[in-house]
Amino acid sequence: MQWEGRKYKLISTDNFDSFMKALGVGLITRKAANAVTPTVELRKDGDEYNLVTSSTFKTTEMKFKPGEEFEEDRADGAKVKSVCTFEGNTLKQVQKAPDGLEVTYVREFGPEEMKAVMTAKDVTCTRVYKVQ
Ligand code: DKA
Repeated sequence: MQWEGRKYKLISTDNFDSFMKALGVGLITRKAANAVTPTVELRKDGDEYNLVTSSTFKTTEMKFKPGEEFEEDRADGAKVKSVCTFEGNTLKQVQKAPDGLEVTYVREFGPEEMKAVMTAKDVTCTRVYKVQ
C-alpha cells in the first residue's frame, strides 16, 4: 500500500450516530465519539500493519496481517474478530461482533484524503479524513 505512514484527520462525517446505534453503542459513548475529530494512520512493520486511530476520546490500534483473522478491541469496548485485505490502496475489513453482527469498513487511502465507508445492517456511514 502506497500511503502508509501518512496521518489523516477527520474533516467530514455522515451518519456516524446511526452507524454506532446499529452496532449497539450506548448514548454516552456515542456522544463522546461524535464530539471528537480522530486522526488515522496506517503503519507497516515487516509483514504486519497497524491502523492507529487517535482522539481525546480513545486511541485504538488494530494490528493485522492481510487475510488473517485477528481479535480486536473495538472503540466502544466490544471484543470483535476481523479480517483485513488490501485491493490496491483500499483496505477492506470485515468485522464480526460476538452477537453475530457483521460490519464492513472500506478505507480508500490517497495522497490527500482517506475515505472510510462503514456498513452495519442497512446503515452506511461515510467519513472523510484529510492528510495533515
Ligand atoms: C473512525 O475511524 C471511526 C471508527 C469506528 C469505530 C467503530 C465504532 C466505535 C464506537 C465508539 O473515525
